[in-house]
Amino acid sequence: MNAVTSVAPAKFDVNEIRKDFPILSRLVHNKPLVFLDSAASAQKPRAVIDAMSFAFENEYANVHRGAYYLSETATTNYEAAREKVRTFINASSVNEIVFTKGATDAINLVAASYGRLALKPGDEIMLTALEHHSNIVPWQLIRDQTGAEIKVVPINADGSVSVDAFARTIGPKTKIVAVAHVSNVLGTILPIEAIVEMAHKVGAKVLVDGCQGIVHEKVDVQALGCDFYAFSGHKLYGPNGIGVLWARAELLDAMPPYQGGGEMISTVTFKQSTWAEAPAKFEAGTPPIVPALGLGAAIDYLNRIDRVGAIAHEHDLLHYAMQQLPTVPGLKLVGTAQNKASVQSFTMDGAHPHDLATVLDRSGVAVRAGHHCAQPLMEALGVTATARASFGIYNTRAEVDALVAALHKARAVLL
Ligand code: C6P
Repeated sequence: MNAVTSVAPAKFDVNEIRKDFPILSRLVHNKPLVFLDSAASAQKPRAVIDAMSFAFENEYANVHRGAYYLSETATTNYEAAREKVRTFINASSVNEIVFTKGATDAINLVAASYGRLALKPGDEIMLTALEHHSNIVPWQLIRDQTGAEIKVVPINADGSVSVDAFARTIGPKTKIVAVAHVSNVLGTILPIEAIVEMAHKVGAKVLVDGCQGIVHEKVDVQALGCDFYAFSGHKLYGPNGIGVLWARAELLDAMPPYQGGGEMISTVTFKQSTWAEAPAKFEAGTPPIVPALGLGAAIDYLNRIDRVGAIAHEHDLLHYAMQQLPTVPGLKLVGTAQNKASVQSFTMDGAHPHDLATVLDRSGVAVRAGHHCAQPLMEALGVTATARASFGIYNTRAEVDALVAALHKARAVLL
């Protein structure tokens, strides 16, 4: 009998990791690409690209619909991807994993379905000042339909959100607390467990927008204790067009469908329709089949590497960047909370972030500039825009140096 051996992943080595991402070896404007915009969308490893090509070339058909080989294979693969997501976030059942188009779609689903079920006039939805528009606007839509109100927890000057500020805002009228796990602008990691504890004490449910959190933290939804966790595949080194809503089974069971269409029903007559069980109840129409397989491949990839080492590497890059960036005259870091993931916003006196990003691009350095879909946060910070460098598992200290060198050049051009 063969002994069962579990292979521990090789120790994290960024140079090995970089070889897995084909795009990183290309030139941009004749310069080596320095990709520092993974918070917007991460690059894809060869394993994801190959898994998706293989599916299109060999195993493509619609899912849950055909009694023939290819459809059964595609269905098995699609459901296997769901199981990969379940283990990745430690959900207790695959029935708690709803595939969506992305995090935005997942949050809209919860706001429209759970929000309509749970909210009445005078009830409160609690958000924080650093939320992405995707975790603001869906709640405004449901607020306007139900007569509920939105309360906003302020942030501190360093971009942190204190538990005390939550305690001051939460109350018996709070029914839903919707918060980012990690801010896409400031990198702040929010104290989710403490927030959940406070929310549950007053009977409120907690939705965590895990778009950035899933990338930079090891997520265990049962340990976090929240009720909903939403994320997109494309920031997690998977494709776009696929996202995940995790929700407690009893909530999904109680929630009405979000959209109607094929596959979400049990029976349909012109008089009345009945619904399938979750997660099918929330997956109306042909789902993003190959993107789901791509997400599964991204999770396989992350499971194969030393993830703890990868997260430590990202922290190292963040701290190095936080030391090096202020050496550029006039540069101000935006977001300096103690507990941070590898996302760093900054401004430069006298230079608009858009101009900065355009000039950096000429050096092959890709950063994002603008309001980052967080206009209320920009207002709270007293700025109209920032530039933002966000680091993924494939970035290096040498790339931080390249960013700093390009910023010095940009100063010379712009000021
Ligand atoms: N933030 C950024 O550059 P979608 O578009 O559905 O995949 O993700 C929306 C979203 C929701 N919440 C947070 C915290 C996010 O960061 C994002 C996407 C990108 O910061 C694009 S605006």
